[in-house]
Amino acid sequence: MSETTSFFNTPSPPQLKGIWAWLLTQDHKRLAVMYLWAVMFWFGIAITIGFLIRIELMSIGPTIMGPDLYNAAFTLHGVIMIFLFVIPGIPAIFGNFILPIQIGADDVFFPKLNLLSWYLYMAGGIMALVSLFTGGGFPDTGWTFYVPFSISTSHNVPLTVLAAFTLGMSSMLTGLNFITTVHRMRIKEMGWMQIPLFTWALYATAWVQLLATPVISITLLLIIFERLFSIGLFDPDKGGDPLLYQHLFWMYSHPAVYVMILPGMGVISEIIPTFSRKAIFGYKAIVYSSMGIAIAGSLVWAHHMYTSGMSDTAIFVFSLLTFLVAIPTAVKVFSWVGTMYKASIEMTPPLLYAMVFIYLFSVGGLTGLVLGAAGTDIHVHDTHFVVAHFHFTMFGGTGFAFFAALHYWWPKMFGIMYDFKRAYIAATLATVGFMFHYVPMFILGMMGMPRRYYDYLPQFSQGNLFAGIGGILLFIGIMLMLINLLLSFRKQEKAVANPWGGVTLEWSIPSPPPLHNFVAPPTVQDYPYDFSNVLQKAAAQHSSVNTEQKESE
Ligand SMILES: [Cu+2]
Repeated sequence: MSETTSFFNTPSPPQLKGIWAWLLTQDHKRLAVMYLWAVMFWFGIAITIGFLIRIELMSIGPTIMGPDLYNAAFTLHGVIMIFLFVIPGIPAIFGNFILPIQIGADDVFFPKLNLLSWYLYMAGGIMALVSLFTGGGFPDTGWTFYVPFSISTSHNVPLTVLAAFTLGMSSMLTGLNFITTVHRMRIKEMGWMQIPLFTWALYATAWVQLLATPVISITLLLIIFERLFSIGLFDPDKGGDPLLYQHLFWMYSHPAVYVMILPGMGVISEIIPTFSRKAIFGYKAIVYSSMGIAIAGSLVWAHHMYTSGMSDTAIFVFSLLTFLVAIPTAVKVFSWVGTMYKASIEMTPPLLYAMVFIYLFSVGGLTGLVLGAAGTDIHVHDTHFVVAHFHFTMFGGTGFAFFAALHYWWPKMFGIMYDFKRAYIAATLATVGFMFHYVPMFILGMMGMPRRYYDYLPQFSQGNLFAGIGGILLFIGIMLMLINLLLSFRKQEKAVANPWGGVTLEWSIPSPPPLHNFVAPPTVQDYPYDFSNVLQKAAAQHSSVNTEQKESE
């Protein structure tokens, strides 16, 4: 039975033709590619808005937009980045493509539900887009939709909130699919302690997606009810409390930061051993730390509310819990660095992005401790210090892990290689730009520059100028990275099945994989990152080259 291939080199069942081979596909690989283009579209929009915000803030007073547009712009940047890029990015694209293959399966457990998740993702995106041009225009509340302003503002909060609600549904169904797939589709030879770490990270993430997302879904619906029926849930005059909203919002949104970062950490746990040609250090510790983060991460939400008037006891408890979460996170960073210690490292673009991730995310994590401590947090709460912190964790972390995943699995997904030299230049530009962009913001925040303000005092000018220059470099670096990857479609330099010498199952099948993934039954290694075979093969190859050379001399 012949399989049809298409422009993006992903096979589809012969009975589906043309556009229907995409819109009705139930193949996890095709869905991954459909998510890739949709997510990159939103990323392109959100990073451009971020760039324009930075240009506006580069000098004092109005530059390219007025205060109303500025409020809508940072809200739009936040909503799109979080709900349409950072949360779905790695799980929906690389999780969909790679997870089933890593456990030896030919698809996820619920292929139809997987297709539905994609349509919910698209519907959520379109709703967000439509809310830009209808009902008073895009919300100006910030991505947190804090009450009472999100109830009183004339901007189009209901449609945007509904968009976030729909995207939450898509995220929950993807989580449900991944949990069931890992339990039911894994080949029987693969025990729990033989599952690759990317799949483990997605499994831990899926539990948070499934258990925490309903909280935000209900909370967002409450905003719509309040706007329609003004019940008074958040109105003190009617016995309500606006702080209730903040507790509900962060009960999801802090665990959500682990939905955002855990998949990225899983990517790094794949890349570091591959290019260190060495078994990952502390496999079990990394597995338990993923689950530990998923559990402990749901107990710290009120560290976003130290200045809300909560009791000292509550502040003490949430601060202590916040420090506890730092431990499993540090275990991962320690294990990645431990893996590279005395390893035979081969530099490649995916490894460069992975190393930049480790550095940027560590800065993000350490400044998280500054915010977790009530004494310092009360000083820098709602300033640009906070903006710098979460961009180091979410952009430096998840964003750069996304870039690492893109460069690591691109040959597998499309069967083509990209230009390394341009990839290195883009990664370097993006990293230098990133540092110039966000480091000044830590200082501006310590100096007291509040976030979300349209304008600022003269003493903040220099810092914002530097941040602006960094923003331009960062933007150019990322655009060059995307262009370089797209150019690989034109060059069509074929990729082999295992261009990196990886040992997880996706590297044992052709690039791109055939429709049902495996041409022969997959074999499972006792230990998921055992490079002894690869090294033996490399050593054998090396010695045969040597003998050939000696003979030719
Ligand atoms: Cu938090």
